[in-house]
Amino acid sequence: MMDIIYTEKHCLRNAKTELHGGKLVAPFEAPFRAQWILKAVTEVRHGPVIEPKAYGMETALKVHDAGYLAFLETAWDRWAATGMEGEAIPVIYPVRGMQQHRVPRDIEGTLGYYAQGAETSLTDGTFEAALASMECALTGAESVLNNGAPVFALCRPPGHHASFDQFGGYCFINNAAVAAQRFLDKGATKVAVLDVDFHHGNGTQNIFYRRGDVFVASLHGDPMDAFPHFLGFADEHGEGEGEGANANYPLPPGTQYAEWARALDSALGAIGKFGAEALVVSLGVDTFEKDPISFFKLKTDDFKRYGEVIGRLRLPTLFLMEGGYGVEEIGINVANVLSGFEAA
Ligand code: SP5
Ligand code: ZN
Repeated sequence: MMDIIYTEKHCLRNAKTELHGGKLVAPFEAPFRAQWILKAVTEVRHGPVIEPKAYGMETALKVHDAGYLAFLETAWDRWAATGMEGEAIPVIYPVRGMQQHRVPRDIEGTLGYYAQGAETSLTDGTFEAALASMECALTGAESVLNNGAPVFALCRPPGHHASFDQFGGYCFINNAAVAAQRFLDKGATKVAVLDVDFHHGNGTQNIFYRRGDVFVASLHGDPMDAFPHFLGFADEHGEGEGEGANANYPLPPGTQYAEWARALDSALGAIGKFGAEALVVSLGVDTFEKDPISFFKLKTDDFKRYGEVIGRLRLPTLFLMEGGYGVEEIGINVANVLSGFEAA
């Protein structure tokens, strides 16, 4: 049994467009994902499904810029007020060598200032869904703190690409960062985030890069070949107080479980050495062989195997949903990670 934190409010994030391959397509990150995952984890796990509690922005404000959070809250209304007909897709960005640090007044400028890319459209309801997703993470963190038992927060939209002040990669509020911060605020002195999503957790890395209280480890497609492309290399170890508290494991196209599991062993070794008192797992199952936008080759049984490996750390653990797309097996793959963890 593992508590599952879930709310239907994720459906408020139901974008119609994603800029993909030069076309506006139906987004990969869509409500059916959470529904398929919920179905599988309730069937396999028989765990109680718990509604998240309401939280304010207090914890989020410790890991995100206040101006950024205010932007998320108001962006859709500002965009809609201009009379533009489509969803809000940024088209101009502060890029290398050609930027200052002013937040433009105009909504198109503001949007680009706070964006990483153009694949993630902002829509009516996105902020409310992101907030509910964060509340799932916080409710999960509180339960782990109170009971010590592991929890699965079925967060949607995902969070690990959201940086201190930029949305992108289908992410708006960094749920893992907010949860890790909550553990610290409630008495932990060292927390680890293990990111097993196919994509590098660039937002989580960005948020904690100069901090020594959160160790961030990420296994992912080599950014030379995979989104988000500009961060996630093996030589990024953290800076200042955070020096040594960041570890990246970029892996090549075609990576299968044996090779992936070796990287996991290294990551878990580093987390152990760091002395983490609690673990937040950014759980993306887009490492699956049939994932439509990724290039690892993990099979359904592999998810059970690695769940068990993570369980052997014996840390108070919060699982948070990140990516995993397109195929119904995302449900069983998530359920397998949780079953494996509990079998450890
Ligand atoms: C949370 C999460 O998993 N976010 C991922 C966002 C990735 N979005 C852009 C992917 C661009 C992929 N191009 C893939 C070409 C495949 N042939
Ligand atoms: Zn991903």
